[in-house]
Amino acid sequence: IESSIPQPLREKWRKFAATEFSTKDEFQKEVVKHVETTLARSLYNCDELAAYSGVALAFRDRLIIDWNKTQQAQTFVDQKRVYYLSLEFLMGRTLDNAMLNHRMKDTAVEGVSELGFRMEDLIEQEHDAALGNGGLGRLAACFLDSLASLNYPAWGYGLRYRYGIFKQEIIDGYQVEVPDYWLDFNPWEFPRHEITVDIMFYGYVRKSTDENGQTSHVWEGGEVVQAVAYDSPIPGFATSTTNNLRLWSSKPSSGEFDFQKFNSGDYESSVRDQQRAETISAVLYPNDNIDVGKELRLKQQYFWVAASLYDIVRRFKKSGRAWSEFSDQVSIQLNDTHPTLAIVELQRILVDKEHLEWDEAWNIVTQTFGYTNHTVLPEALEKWSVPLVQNLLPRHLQIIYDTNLFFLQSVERRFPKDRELLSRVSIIEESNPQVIRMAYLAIIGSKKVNGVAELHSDLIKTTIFKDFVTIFGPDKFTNVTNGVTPRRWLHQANPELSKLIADKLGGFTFLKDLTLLNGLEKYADDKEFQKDWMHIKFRNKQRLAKYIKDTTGIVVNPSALFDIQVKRIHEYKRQQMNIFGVISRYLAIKKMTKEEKKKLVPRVSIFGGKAAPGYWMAKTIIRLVTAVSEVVNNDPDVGDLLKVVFIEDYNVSKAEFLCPASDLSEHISTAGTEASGTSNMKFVLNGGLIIGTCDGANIEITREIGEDRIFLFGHLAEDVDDLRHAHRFGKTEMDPALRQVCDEIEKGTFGDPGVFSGLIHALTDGGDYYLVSDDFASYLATHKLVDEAFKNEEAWAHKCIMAVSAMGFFTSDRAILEYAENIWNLEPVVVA
Ligand code: GPK
Repeated sequence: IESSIPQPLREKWRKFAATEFSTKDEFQKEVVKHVETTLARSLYNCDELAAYSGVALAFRDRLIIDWNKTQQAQTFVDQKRVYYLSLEFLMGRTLDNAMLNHRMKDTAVEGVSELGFRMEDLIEQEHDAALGNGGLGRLAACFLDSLASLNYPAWGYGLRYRYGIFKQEIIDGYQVEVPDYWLDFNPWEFPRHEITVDIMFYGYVRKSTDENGQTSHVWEGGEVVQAVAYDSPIPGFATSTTNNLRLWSSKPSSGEFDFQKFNSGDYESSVRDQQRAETISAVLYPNDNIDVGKELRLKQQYFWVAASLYDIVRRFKKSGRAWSEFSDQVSIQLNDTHPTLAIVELQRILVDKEHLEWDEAWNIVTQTFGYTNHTVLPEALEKWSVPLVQNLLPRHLQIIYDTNLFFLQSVERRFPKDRELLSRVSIIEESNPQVIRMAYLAIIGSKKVNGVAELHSDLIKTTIFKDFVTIFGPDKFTNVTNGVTPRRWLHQANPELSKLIADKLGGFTFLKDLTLLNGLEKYADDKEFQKDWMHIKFRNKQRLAKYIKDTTGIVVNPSALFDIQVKRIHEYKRQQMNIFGVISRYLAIKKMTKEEKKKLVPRVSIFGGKAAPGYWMAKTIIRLVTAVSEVVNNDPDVGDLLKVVFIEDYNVSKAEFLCPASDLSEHISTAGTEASGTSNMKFVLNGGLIIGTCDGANIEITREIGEDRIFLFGHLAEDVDDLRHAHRFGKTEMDPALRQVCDEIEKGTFGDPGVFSGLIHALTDGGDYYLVSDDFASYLATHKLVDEAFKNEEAWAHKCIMAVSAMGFFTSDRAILEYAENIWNLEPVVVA
């Protein structure tokens, strides 16, 4: 309020308020102005990077104008806001998305061309914002797009890592990790040096009694680090709503710089203290679906959660409302358990700082939070060691203990004498050392808990969180099936297909109401339409073929069946089964007669994905793919019939050109292990078919598009326990085709077999935990069906068109609507 311009002087401000360019000329003027002034370059000195920067800055100005309007409108209406807390936001590039969301891309493409550049080249200059590992981080990014597109007042809160997910290089067939320093030039973020929060770690808890005899807890004596806000505008599609993504960066607190040390000549040690503070937000942990439990990671979590909550509470307090209204104004969604300390921190603020009674505070807390679970894999469920938390966050540990005590007391009252139940649901696991089960804390502190696809949401209720369903009743647990934004994953990634669809449906409204795609159904038999459709697919494959040739030297035939599996490398996702299948195909080709070869559908098997640096088995899978590709691609007996490609450094911008170029993509996790999957949705939306197990969202995709348009195979989730048991205690024979594959690897056909012994061992003495052998026969048989289906191009095109027409359900807009209505109770705010 103090910093606002007095009423009588505001006329001048309004007169000169910034305006958005709307014509090509105005756009070009902005670009040239930014190149000449903001960048201090000229027409004699403008390379593609400078041109990209000029265009980005021109669009950034537009975004900011809408962003300011949005923040003012949202503050004025004073409605509930939702805060999406995620340690990962896998945003990818921003420029193309900004141009398309503002419906200004065509203008900009023309404008840029008259200035001497091709827009495709400029777009390529941008560094991916890769602050995430995989599906979980990309989901957060799709959700931000939908929240803004649907005009919801929403903020994302995360960490501003100096290094995002590492860049992957393949050297001699092995993954090598290279740091991803991405902040050299990032026009999309705004440092808010004035928005800072001091965050404390370590220290001790002191009890103090005031003059009224009230005791309270004071946490003090710790080390203080400062959080600085960096904001990025998130534009919605075809709306003025532009929300904020606020990422926190760590630096030494101003009070913390030790002048004592500095003056006494211990300069180096004072610099070391500074660096320790900066380390907190330095690097994204590169682990997907695995909990590692490092102290620095816990520091990151608390740092981010405490800064975000301080910000949220500060905003709430400005409204002057009573605490009882907090959860009418604020919903906080926890993206996995990473931000679970927010529950504890809010309780601490309310009790220790605002002096509310415990129960009153706890009521507010449990009305505010929602928790999304993304995995049932036991190794991925976060557990923090009690001694670690005791040392780093002593007051939080007390609050966790009290929360647990009150919770267990209430359980004991309702289920007397069930000591087993009490120990099963305790937040504290009585191991050595004791650990805190973060998922349990998240459930107990939240209003709603959701899984991310129907099967997954059922599984969490019947397995890992079963006892909590008994305790809280089934209504606390719900499902919100994931979705993807059709703006990035169709319109931006596949402009030709988007245009073809728009021509048939009479415009681009389907991008905001994806169920309109069902209007394509009546063209599925139209030969002309099928031809146009398949021609676009062919051009997308040509573009990928060119990329493969340019980056790997491998020549692939764009008429071959492109079979793609791109996602994080993980045993449960079973890339090993895919490459074993490729080897099996290779062995079959080696035995074929000329006649048989003629009838075979040529294939290109494409792999991509990063392995966690410490995940040795995943790295071995990559090594096998590259080893097989060397042998197969150079075998004259094989020629065009089979090519194997590993795409280096799979990321969001690579996904954008891979998704439109697949005929077939693979989503083949062991049933019951992949919570949802989201690339399955992206590939189908781009007119590719999928081969997959009955897992995650594959099941709902099948229900929507029809069984004839998907290649399902393998055992069901309900069979998995028995099969694993049989491997461990019974006598099981390895599938004969898989046996042959293993023999071939062990013979040395793909180089030193010692390199791959871990993979073979996992199938044999290892008990085949992921059931590769059990599913292998049906996997191979289903690939044969794919080959047969692909031979009939018209029937194939028909399947693809019918599938796309039924994909409306999988927009992230639908997911966000479900969250807004069933979990957050959130209303949109229209920005004029
Ligand atoms: C789940 F637990 C995790 C994790 O640590 N990282 C991650 O990306 C994924 N996920 C699931 O594996 C996917 O099935 C799911 O679609 C995605 O989260 C989004 O919900």
